[in-house]
Amino acid sequence: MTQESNALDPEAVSAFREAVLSKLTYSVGKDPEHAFDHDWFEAIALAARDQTTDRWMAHTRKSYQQGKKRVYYLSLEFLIGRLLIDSLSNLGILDIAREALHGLNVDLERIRALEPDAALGNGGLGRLAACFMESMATLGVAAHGYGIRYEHGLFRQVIVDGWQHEQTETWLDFGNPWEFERPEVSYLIGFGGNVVAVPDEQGKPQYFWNWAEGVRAIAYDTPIVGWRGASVNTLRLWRARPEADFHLERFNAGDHIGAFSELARAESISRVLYPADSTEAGQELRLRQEYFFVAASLQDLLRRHLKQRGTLDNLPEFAAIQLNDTHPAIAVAELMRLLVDVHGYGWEHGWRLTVATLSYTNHTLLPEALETWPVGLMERMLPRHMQIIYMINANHLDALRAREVHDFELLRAVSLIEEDNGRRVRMGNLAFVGSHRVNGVSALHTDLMRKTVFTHLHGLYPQRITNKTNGITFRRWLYQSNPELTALMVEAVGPQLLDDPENRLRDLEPFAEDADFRHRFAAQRLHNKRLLAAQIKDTMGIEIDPHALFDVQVKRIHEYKRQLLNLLHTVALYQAIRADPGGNWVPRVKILAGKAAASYYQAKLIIKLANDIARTINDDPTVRGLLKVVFIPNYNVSKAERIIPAADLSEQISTAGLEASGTSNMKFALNGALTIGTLDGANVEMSEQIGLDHMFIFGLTAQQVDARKRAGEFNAEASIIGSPRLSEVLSAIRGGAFSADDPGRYTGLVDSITWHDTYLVCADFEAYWQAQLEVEARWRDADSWWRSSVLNSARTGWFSSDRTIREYASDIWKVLPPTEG
Ligand code: HBZ
Repeated sequence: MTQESNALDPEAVSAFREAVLSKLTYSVGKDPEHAFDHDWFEAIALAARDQTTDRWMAHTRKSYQQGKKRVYYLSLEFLIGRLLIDSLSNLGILDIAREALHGLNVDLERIRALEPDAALGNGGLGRLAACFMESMATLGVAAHGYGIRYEHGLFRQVIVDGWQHEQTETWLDFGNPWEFERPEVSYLIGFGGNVVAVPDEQGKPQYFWNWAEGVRAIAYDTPIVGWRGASVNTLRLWRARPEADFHLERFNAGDHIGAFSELARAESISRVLYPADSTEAGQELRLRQEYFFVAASLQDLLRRHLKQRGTLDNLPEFAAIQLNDTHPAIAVAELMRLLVDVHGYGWEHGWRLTVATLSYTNHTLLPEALETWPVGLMERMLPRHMQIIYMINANHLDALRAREVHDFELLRAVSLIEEDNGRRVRMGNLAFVGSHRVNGVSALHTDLMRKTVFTHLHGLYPQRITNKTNGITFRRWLYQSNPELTALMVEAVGPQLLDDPENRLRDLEPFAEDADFRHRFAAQRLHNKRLLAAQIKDTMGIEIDPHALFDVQVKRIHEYKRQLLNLLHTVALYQAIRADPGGNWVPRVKILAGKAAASYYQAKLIIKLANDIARTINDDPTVRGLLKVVFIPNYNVSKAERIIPAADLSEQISTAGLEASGTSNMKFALNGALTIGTLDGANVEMSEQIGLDHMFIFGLTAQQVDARKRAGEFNAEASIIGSPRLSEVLSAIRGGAFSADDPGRYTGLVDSITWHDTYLVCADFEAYWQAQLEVEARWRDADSWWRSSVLNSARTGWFSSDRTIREYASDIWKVLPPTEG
């Protein structure tokens, strides 16, 4: 894709070449003859970073001068992926760089593949934070992202004999050219100890926290550049270090290991990302991580604010702090502690400032994912915070009683302390009462938040919950990952598309009726499919036909996302083909990928099943390649950038009511894939934008799922008896047709969905099968398929994260004027 004017400015090309050579020589210390590809990567990244830095300084200066309100996005995860093409592309120098390197006999595509993914996140939540950072820089919202600089990001998934194994990811082995270490920006973070109350002159108690252990937080800054260099924001990640490197006296006394124990304990905080995406492990280290990054970030932003404004009285006017899920929810208590204990505010005043500054995004309704911490652990690790939480709770419940709310059950439900399973602090309730806005991430999810998890709190604070449907950055998920399709779109509707895809994508609609355009659209997809097929052949040795329908489900493996439903369909299709090998079948490749949390046995078993099914089907000569199944290992952002543009069909088949939003659904549609999905999360709004005629919607609605739940109807016998097809599929899997080496491997799995089908896999099977038949009918009618495909791309503009950020900015953060409507 050419984003610059067609003829490249030769001066810009030679200047970039010189910059890269200079970095190679003076920063990397290599001459071009002896440079490895990795040296070139570093030199190019440093040259790009210089250009970003120039703008960064200019923008930071300007935003200070303008006295702009700042947004602080607190997130335990930023799933950034690679940054090379992102930076070059947003700086508008991608083609210049390519040409400059060409002159040095260096191929940018080869270098691009060397960059390790910054996988500092588990999935959608972390990737959303990365898209938001890019959109904020594009829209000129002055923002800081705050998080942890994990030494090891999400584990590398390897598949051995069909089973997932986890290996450590070492993205920092060759250093990280994008970041600036800031040893001078460091804060001491306390843990443990006790609290003493000392009366002040008026006899009012003043609280002092004598913490027992101090850990230092050191800042590492990565500049994030917006589209066309619009502005540059900072992602500030904290690394944990001990107060002292090691204990010299212990070392000299011969305790060579013990002398370093504090170092190991402190550094463990930023050592590794917690790899669970939905179940809360409730581990002490996790709480240490949460408090560590929240405390460092709040100290940092208060220091900045005080330096600029001289007082914290106006904090909410100039700072908006967004909590990405409950992971940073301890910020409610920490901000109160800083305001009251450290800066001398009265409780009421401090509370007003806190609530007006904070807001909270919820990403899940799954009960097992809602964070709670044992009161005992809190008291031990954060004694002053526990006192503050008790105080907040007492005031919260008193205020309700003052409003004549006396219903015991209601008060119990809205309390910050859960009394049932040992006493625990409910972080969701803490975040809710400590924030002026609480948002869900799709219309359906927000509606369900009001009706389920937060129903009572919503009744008490009816203005607080608001919806902000997720979005994705089109720069990464279209321009960078699918440059040829972008070029085709630009050719059709003009280059304005690149600057205003939210509105200009719609201009593609008439081209859906243009046979020539449809052919080119399809040819472009075929090109991407060929690339993916070649990669699969190279890395996995599996041959797939690029002309087959690529049916793709890529996301974390979780029962509610129902990869199992997809696998049941795969087996049903397989059996149908075997029963009629000469039939007129639509050739199909089922592509799956995703990681399972290390401790999530059922999810790991699903991966094994996918691989067992893949092996059996791919090796069966009767199928003649009409159906192939591929489980691509180690799904990550870079793999997504390859896989999504090659998809014909996007699987978004979660049990309705359980996927908060989904964001890959948007990425697929933007690239022209048709969705087969339930009315869940943002699929609902996608169906409104794209039109039901251009998607394959099936299955129980959230309301119907809820009705079954209330009636306790989870027994799947009726569904199985009613569907001979399903019954045959389950018998085959249960009977060991895919696991001859261990015929009983899937007995438990099949039994569990038969007797207690929590995620309604069996209940939705027939509807899913029917929807898949419609997919095939549509695929056979190529004109109709590609018409829908073009319309999917054309009608996805609303799902730009620029739109999402504009809504946050105007409605929650008040840093932009109100949006319409
Ligand atoms: O957040 C996801 C939702 O499942 C998805 O529907 C939504 O689109 C996306 C963005 O809003 N949630 C996650 O990705 N959650 C996590 O990754 C997670 C990580 C650590 C946890 C809990 C959840 O402790």
